[in-house]
Amino acid sequence: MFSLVIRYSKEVQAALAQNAPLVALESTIISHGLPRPTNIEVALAVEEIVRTNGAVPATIAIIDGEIHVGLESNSLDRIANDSSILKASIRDLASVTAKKLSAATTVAATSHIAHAAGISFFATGGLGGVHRGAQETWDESADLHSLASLPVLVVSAGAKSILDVAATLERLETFSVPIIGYRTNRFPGFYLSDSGFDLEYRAESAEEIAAIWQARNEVKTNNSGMVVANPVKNQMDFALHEKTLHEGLAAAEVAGIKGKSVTPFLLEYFHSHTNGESLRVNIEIIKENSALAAKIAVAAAQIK
Ligand code: PSU
Ligand code: MN
Repeated sequence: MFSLVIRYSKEVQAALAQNAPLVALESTIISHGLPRPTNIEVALAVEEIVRTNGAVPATIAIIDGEIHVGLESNSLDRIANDSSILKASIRDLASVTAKKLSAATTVAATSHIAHAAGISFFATGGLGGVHRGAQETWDESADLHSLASLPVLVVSAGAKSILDVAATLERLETFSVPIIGYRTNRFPGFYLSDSGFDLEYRAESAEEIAAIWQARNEVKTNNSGMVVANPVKNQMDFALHEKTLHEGLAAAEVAGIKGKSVTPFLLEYFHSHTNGESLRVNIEIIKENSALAAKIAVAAAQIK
């Protein structure tokens, strides 16, 4: 537990008190991953999908220095519409809280806070990972390290296709993070259903995934997280994806985009250059992942 007070929404507080299934949701996707006003609509829709599937949504963010687990509607509105909202990874948490700033949390920071709050299941869009050109830039998302060091199951549509997927998979192997394909033998590629890489393990149901999650306790690999890779059903047009990726990476290079701005820049580039296609896919991804994460949380609660 943190010594810093966590502010829980009413429904999260009640769920924690009753040991009800919970699903953590990140806020960087809302503040920095989706355009307005779609972002708030998606954030609300995703919370509702978690409820429909029998779990309680806990969207995580920092507002005026306070850590929130579950956002009441005024807080969600700030995260979606206030352009001063920062992007916080784990290393930013101390500065953001000490300075009473407001920030959306990445997969890494959301996992860190979810774990402190006792929440094990988390849905995002696409994982962060090793960036293309990382041999030169050393740009590797802290998401990978958080998966290695926090016992949180993250449902994602694979790693973002803007990344070096092969290198990302190698790092996940080095960090001993299990990856389970949901009804697939292939690692999904975020906007694309198949990144071109094989997966060793697949599961057909939320129950099967919950059983694997549980088995970590028996073999003592329960100090790290797990990736559930859920491929998007209606992927982006392949040629449009290739073209936009190529142009977006070049635009980032020309604009000198570095560090934590790279991912938001490229996602925004896709959203503004694909005629709504990347947005449609991104929304489908986060909705499907949230539904699956809720089903896994429910199945895990039944095992216990
Ligand atoms: N998935 C999406 N959109 C996003 C992200 C994930 O569909 O915006 C965010 C997550 O918060 C993830 C972050 O942790 O992108 C990765 O950023 P970076 O590459 O700087 O670590
Ligand atoms: Mn980075």
